[in-house]
Amino acid sequence: MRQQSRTAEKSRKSKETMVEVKVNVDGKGDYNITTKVPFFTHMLQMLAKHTRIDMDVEATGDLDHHVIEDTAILLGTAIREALGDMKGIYRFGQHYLPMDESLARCALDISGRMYYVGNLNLEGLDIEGMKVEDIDHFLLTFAQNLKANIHLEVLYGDNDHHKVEAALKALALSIRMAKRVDELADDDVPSTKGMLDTK
Ligand SMILES: [Mn+2]
Repeated sequence: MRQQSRTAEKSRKSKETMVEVKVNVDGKGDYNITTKVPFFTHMLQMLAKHTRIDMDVEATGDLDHHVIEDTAILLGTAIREALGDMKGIYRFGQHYLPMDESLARCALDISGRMYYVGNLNLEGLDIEGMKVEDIDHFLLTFAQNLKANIHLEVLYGDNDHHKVEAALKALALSIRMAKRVDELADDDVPSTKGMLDTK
């Protein structure tokens, strides 16, 4: 049914950051990611690998918070634009994901409407030098720009690194489910309204 790969490119240059993002939603999860925040780079690599979305991300800038925020804006926007009119996709995704002693759960709807409910139950203030508040801010800003309802929770766990890994992988596998082309849907928009707000 769908021949053309769903791809998009976004770039942004400001006094604070320089960010370039390229995505192929119909990729294999290959990635080429460079950011100034090592744990953030690790998070984006997991997102690429487990969504099976090919991602090229190059992000530099003055402050970690600015780089993380602007990357979330561009990555969310690029994936949404690559999904286009969203005809024939599953739209919904959900996944439980264990990471050793940690268990996370995600449920999402790429509906064109943004809503983020997140609770990662993190104990520390930072993980490997990345502020925990910036992890939450990344997820909120990503949901805003993907225009999706994302409910993401770490149910329990001891190690903050494990909890974030479990949460990112649960999110990634839920996006992988939602982006899939639904063989039963033909080219139908998965909404009784006959349209999804993709703009
Ligand atoms: Mn790790």
